[in-house]
Amino acid sequence: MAQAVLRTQVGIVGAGPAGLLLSHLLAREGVASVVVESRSRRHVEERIRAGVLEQQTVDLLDEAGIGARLRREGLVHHGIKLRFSGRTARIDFAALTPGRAVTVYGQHEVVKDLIAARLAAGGTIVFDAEATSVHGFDGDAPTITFSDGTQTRRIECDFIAGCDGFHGISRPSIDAGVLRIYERTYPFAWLGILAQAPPSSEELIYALHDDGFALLSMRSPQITRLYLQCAPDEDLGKWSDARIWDALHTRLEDTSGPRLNEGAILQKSVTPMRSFVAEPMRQGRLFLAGDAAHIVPPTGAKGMNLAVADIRLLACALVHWYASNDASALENYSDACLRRVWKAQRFSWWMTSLLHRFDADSAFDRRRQLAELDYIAGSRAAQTALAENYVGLPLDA
Ligand code: RFL
Ligand code: PHB
Repeated sequence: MAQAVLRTQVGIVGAGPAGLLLSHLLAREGVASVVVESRSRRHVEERIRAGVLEQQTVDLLDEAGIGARLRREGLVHHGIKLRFSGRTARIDFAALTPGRAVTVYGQHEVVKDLIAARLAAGGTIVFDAEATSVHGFDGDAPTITFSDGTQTRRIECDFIAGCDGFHGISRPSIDAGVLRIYERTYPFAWLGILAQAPPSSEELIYALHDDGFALLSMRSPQITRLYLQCAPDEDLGKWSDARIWDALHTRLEDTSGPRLNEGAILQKSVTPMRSFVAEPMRQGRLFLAGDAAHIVPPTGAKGMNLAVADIRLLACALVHWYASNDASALENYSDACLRRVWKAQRFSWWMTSLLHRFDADSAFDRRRQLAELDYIAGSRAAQTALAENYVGLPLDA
């Protein structure tokens, strides 16, 4: 087969939020990149995932010139609700943090905005192109080999950004012995649905119930996003629409609040829960960012925000290298990211532990969880700790 060679400054594997944002930020500073993505444009633009953007994620997208639709269509939330034992506690971000908020705007909408901006600026994103190997990153001439279905092609570049998510090829390409892995899996998963129904609450509701966790979120004033704790190997076939709605009513409603609005279920999926960190996030000229380096359970809504924070540092460090041939920021990249990653890991693990049913027989753990929720409901200090982590710790935290 013929082998065509593309030459660029930064070769990027993966067109998720991390890879696309990196390409966009680099282009604004005059640094060229090529993105290769194994899936189709349509697939990445329709993949339903994260929904909650921290304030500084929104600010970064705004500063980078891609915040117009997000500002128009995103739903700004000044608090969340915790539901337990028939009670509801509200965490008031506006009162507990210096005027911070989160914005509900689907990850796939961010991805659409980034793809549109890159293509309008003449950027190169090769869709339906699976990277099969990354090479040469211990020297100064790294390459990415990919297949576009008809031919094998090679990208020659100065740096490789591994933005190919948890199942990508970048992290496994790092030499054995370089990476240290820290991991925790959880004995449950989330069954998620997207429903054609107006959200029954203006704010997200995180619920702890004897049957397990549930979450009410949304994508727009017409579309509700809902999750239920389920078994890690849950068979979706056993969850009829009626069974899903029954479980959601039971776990999310209290006697005083409005009934959950039902509607056509547009999408159903099961998401496993995992905490994972690979250290360091770099070998030579290969840099890992986002889910390629770390995974958090979705309870704290941190995954995409962490990917954006990594990319902010990586883009600055690469731009600095091209401007001044100074590698100090690149040398510091992994340590700087990991300080914040571990704080988000702690918070995501804590929210997960607080709100899920771990062991059906452990009456002690259930009492402990309810006592902690009762403490949070009554303590401004506890609410502040939750609020400042949820809206997002400062980038240099
Ligand atoms: P992505 O989005 O997984 O993108 C990686 C891309 O790389 C491509 N790829 C390859 N391309 C070429 N060659 C190869 N060999 C390749 N291998 C893989 C893939 O096709 C893909 O397009 O990683 P990225 O960019 O690091 O972004 C991370 C986020 O997607 C992730 O952290 C969030 O979705 C996590 N997450 C949440 N994060 C939040 O900040 N707030 C939330 O509210 C939130 N909720 C969630 C979530 C994740 C969830 N799921 C489905 C895991 C809710 C759920 C249910
Ligand atoms: C979502 O809207 O998909 C969502 C919201 C909050 C989370 C996780 C996911 O903690």
